[in-house]
Amino acid sequence: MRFSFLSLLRNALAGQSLWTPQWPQAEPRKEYDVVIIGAGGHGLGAAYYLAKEHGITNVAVIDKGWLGGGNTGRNTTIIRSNYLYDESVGLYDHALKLWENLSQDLNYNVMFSRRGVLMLAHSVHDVQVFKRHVYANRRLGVDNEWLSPEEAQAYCPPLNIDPGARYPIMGAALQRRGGTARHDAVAWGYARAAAERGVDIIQNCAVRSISRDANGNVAGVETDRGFIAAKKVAVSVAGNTTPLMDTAGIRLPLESYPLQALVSEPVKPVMPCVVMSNTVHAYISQSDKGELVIGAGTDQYTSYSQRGALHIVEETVAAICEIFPIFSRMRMLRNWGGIVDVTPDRSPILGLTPVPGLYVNCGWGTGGFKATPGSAHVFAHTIARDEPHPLNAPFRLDRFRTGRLVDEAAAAAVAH
Ligand code: FAD
Ligand code: PYC
Repeated sequence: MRFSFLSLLRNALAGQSLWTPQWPQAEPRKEYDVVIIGAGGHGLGAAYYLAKEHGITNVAVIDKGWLGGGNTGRNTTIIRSNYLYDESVGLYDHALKLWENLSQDLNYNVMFSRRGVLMLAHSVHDVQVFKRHVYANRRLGVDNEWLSPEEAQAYCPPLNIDPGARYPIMGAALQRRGGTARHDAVAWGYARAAAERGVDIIQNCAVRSISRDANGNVAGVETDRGFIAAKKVAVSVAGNTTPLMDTAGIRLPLESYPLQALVSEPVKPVMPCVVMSNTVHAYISQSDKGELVIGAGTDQYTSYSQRGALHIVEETVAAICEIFPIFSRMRMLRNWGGIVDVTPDRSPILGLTPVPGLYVNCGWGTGGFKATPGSAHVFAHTIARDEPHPLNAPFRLDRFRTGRLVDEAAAAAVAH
């Protein structure tokens, strides 16, 4: 990693954070075994596992911007595996187990913090839904437990459990193994570890289209820096998937929405865990820098804009102040948005496509950060072996034709 005054100035002029580190910027080679489009956690992680576990190192990860500048660097970093269906629990708990050792594996501190994720119930319906999740998770040996309002407050002292509150708390589901990580460290850690194994990371290079040969197989990608040949192409571009896959002749059941978050001024440690409330469209934790990290639900219209409507964050902050009156005088520092792509069953699409040599990883909606290591790990397996790993087989594209959906609308835990 190199810092210089000029590189800082260049980043500032490009609208990037002054402190974005300068990673080795590779020039594209003539041909790759695998080109991965998208240098978010999922794409960089897949490159890392391709090199580490499958010995495939003639790989490029190409990004139109800077690595980690998409949703990986914009999210509120909540990590948990308390989904409803066995298929999802399998995939997300695989990820959670990898999170637990990721800093050691990458030799880069991703600051995974197992501080517990508390999901609040405000109605009889919420209580029934969350208890169903608790039973479903425990049946599979995955931790999740039901807390009374008093127990929830003992776990998270700033919580207001006054029964007369506008959003009364009737209990909460707690996953103690859940928590947070430092989002951009995840991108940087995977990038450095992949680059050390020979992977090229090519930033500021937008892919315009995916090319196919006369037999219909993948041939490479057209970029704004010319054509790059590849035997296999893997698409991992979060909210930008539809226009890119269209160029390969593949229509996907996706809609893209803005999702917003904001942080407060930094304060001393006050929030010991993560708290989520789907009913009021808000979630909150405290970063190691001391900022309260707060997220909202998606905007209600489709868009490719990395910002959203102001009234959405206003409503989120109002709800946070009801649940945590202690925060009502905090000042907010900044807000931003990302583009998330959402499938009809709120589960990802992860696997092969009808085009030989083309693979897709998308549809994580509001919740793909927690999946990063697990998704990247099984995606690498799929690319290397040309067949899904047992954990991502249920998330194949053709489930929208066969009807074998994995309906996680409630477990997504964020209003969408
Ligand atoms: P990204 O990190 O978005 O990477 C995709 C990359 O593709 C980008 O860098 C982009 O520049 C690049 N790209 C796009 N098009 C092209 C192109 N044509 N050519 C080249 N490059 C291209 N998930 C959770 O689990 N927990 C949370 O708490 C959480 N909170 C969130 C809060 C917000 C505000 C947002 C926006 C999302 C949140 N998510 C959360 C979702 C999570 O951030 C994403 O699902 C996850 O980070 C996606 O990672 P990725 O690597 O697939 O995509
Ligand atoms: O999926 O847990 C989640 C989440 C939290 C905030 C956004 N997504």
